[in-house]
Amino acid sequence: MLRNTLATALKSTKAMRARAASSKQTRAFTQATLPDLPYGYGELEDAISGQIMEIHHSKHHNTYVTNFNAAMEQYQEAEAKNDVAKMIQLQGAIKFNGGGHVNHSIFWTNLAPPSQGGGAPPTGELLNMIEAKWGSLENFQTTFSATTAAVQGSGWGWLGYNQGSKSLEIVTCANQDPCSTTGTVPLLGVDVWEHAYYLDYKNVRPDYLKAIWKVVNWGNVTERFNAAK
Ligand code: MN3
Repeated sequence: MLRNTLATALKSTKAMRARAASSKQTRAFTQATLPDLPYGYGELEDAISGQIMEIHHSKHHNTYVTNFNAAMEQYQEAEAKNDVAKMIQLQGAIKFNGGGHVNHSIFWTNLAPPSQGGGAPPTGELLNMIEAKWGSLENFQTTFSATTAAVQGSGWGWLGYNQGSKSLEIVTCANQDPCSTTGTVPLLGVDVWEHAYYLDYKNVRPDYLKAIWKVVNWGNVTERFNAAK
């Protein structure tokens, strides 16, 4: 009787192990892909030239996607071999290239040509929260631009939503660190790497940050806010 029970238990343990092993084998990393822009390269020219948009999307963002996928492939190999040191070594490349992919994917949707609502101010709860915190939309924009202009070297400025305190925050990130590393959910990001503005604005980053509001897609920012709150 006892022997039978043990035999049954052993069998079911074996079956569980087999299932776990097969689910491990079938688990596969879905490669990141470069998303299409929801508008043409030349459609944001009120603020950003088509030349910048084309290089930024088809070269810069594409490189982050390629390098992120390569790093993840190596990570999977290291994980399969239980090579913890290698897994740790790869984390810098994953953070940089994965962050670059995540950030740009948000950035493109945060922008829109004026004919598709770019620059049209927010309304409703989001506007109310902005006004409650910064006094007015204009003052928020001035503060956001000044904070983001002050990023040292390459990085990003973000309007993030803090789900703990249920509040909006202006935060900045160095390099390609994603907004999530600040503990906030990204609503609106502005890339202030030189590749994002130099061809149009040379060294005058504040002019780029003044013009960008003409093409900010507040409809997309509001969708992100509604999903985060
Ligand atoms: Mn960029």
